[in-house]
Amino acid sequence: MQSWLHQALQGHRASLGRAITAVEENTSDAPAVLAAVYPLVGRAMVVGFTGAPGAGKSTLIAACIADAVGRGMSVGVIAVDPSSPVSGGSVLGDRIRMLAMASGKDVYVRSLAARGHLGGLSSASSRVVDVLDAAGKDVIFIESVGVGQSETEISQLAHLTVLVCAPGMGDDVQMIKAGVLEMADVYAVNKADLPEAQRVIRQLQAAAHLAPGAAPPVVATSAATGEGVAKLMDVLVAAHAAKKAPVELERVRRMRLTLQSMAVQEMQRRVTKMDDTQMDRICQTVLSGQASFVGAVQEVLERAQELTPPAESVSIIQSKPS
Ligand SMILES: Nc1nc2c(ncn2[C@@H]2O[C@H](COP(=O)(O)OP(=O)(O)OP(=O)(O)O)[C@@H](O)[C@H]2O)c(=O)[nH]1
Ligand SMILES: [Mg+2]
Repeated sequence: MQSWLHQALQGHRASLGRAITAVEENTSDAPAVLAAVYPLVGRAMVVGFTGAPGAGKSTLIAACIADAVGRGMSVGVIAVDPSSPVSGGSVLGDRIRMLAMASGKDVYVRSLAARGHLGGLSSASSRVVDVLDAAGKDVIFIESVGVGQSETEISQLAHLTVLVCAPGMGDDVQMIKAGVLEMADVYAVNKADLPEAQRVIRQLQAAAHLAPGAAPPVVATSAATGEGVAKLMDVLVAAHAAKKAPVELERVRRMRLTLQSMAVQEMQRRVTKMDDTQMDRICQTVLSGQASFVGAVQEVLERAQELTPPAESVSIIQSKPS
């Protein structure tokens, strides 16, 4: 193994950054990183934070970082930024980084752009989680931007999802997007230092009992005063211990997610590379009634299969030269 990669897996900051960039951007280092990472994953507790903008996700994560470090845990953080052409998209990560640094802790924080394309956000974030896990982080926090599909993606990626609510922002329980309440394992009512927090707590306690299965715990927190943060971490650590799979099974599950997303990306790349004439011919077979849609899809997959990645493309998948 190259020495920088060895160092990355020991948690050395600069090398870890290089390893993360490799899997995020699919550089020529990616195959070596992935090969080194998967035999080591499966130990970290992965926690996603979702909730309305301004609920205090970043501030609460920063408070949880301090608490986790106090417990002797090493911490990795992923802030998924909207890929805004205006901000350039590293706003959230910067905020957590500043807050984490203010607490004087050695914490690895990484911002990822939420690229809107298939396999973009979810596959890159899950590979980054895996690199942080392999590098020995005990806990990995992920902040979602709370738009579109990101809640679902976060809940697939994380062992536990915390829904962060706060009073006074028009995010009454009935305003929370359908499915988000059901998806969360823990409800955190943040800004508990504000008087209106009690009403949000009561609403969420009522909603928790409507959820199928066990009612998610409702924890009142104040990222500002630190109230309830240790309680939230206790709840997370206990819930993780209760649902944690053996490391070997977790390792296979995580590698499966990566293989699936890599295969989807590669297939998508090949399908978009297919020659228009060939595509048009397949379309004609459906239009003329010679083939069904299902049959045509099958043919597209078969033709795409025959395409190999061009030599100049940097592909995670090691391909035979055509
Ligand atoms: N009073 C009070 N204010 C808080 C608390 N936690 C966060 N805030 C404030 O709420 C505002 C939003 O906090 P953020 O942590 O940026 O919220 P966020 O959910 O990460 O916001 P986005 O990333 O934009 O979605 C900031 O001004 C915080 O200082 C708290 O516990 N009490
Ligand atoms: Mg934030």
